[in-house]
Amino acid sequence: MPEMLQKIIAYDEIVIHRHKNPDPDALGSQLGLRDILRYNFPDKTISAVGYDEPSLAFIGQMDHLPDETFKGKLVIVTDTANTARIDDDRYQTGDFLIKIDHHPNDDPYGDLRDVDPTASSASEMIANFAFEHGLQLSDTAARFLYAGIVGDTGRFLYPATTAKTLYTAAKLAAYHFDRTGLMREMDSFDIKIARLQGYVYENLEISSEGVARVVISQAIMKAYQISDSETSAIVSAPGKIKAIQSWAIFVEQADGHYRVRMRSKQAPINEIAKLHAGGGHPLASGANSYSTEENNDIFQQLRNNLVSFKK
Ligand SMILES: [Mn+2]
Repeated sequence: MPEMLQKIIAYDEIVIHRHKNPDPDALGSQLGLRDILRYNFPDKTISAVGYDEPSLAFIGQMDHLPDETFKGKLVIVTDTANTARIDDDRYQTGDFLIKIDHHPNDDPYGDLRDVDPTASSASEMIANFAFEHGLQLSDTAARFLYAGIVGDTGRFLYPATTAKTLYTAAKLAAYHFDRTGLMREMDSFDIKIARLQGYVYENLEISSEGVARVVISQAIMKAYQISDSETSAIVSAPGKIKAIQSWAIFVEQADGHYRVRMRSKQAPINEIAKLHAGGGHPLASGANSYSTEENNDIFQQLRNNLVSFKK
């Protein structure tokens, strides 16, 4: 029996965390694991903690634990590359810490880790953990995990989508939940997001190599009534354009620095993100820039990167 399952069996109380600013994979892996454990170990107390992101309320809700510490509890963190990104600092107060993630293992935190950067999503990993160890899934758990896989693969578009991903998704699809309704929810956005997308398409600067950039200033966010976290809804939009290979969206923060969301179709860009206080997946990274000069540097580095990749 794997050590992770031994630990799960050994503890009566388990708390599951995921990263701040959750996306469907963060919630799907966290709530999917919560449901699987509740279903298979009905005598245990299993909780999921963190901020309830209103725009993803259709996926599911957190539990709210008044406990000041998680002493005596097993803590599991899903889909979170580094400790600074873990939502709810009480993860530090548990008895034993497990990391389950699919990002590169640059911050190998925890007492026990299951890290697989070849998995499309943490949700795919949780689903296969259950399938491989004979744990039963409820229909709700299947729905959470399916949502997570769809979210992180861009509905099976990105190259992290493997045959195993599709096979896992197919097994989840055999459970009973409203798959079309869920997909429709995930594919819908507010009219203000549509208008911001219009702004992005109107204002994209595209280099001759196929690198695109756009700055979303505080003034634009105010004019479109968009919060910082809501800008995530337009990150994939430039990828629809044929001529664009890599792109960066610079979101100005209240303190004047820029949060940089970087994406690429083929050429890895995470090393560039690491040069600018960031990191992430090869084709989907985040960084921070502290001046317009640094914004220009990042744009130039993306251009050089694409030139050397094509050689
Ligand atoms: Mn993920």
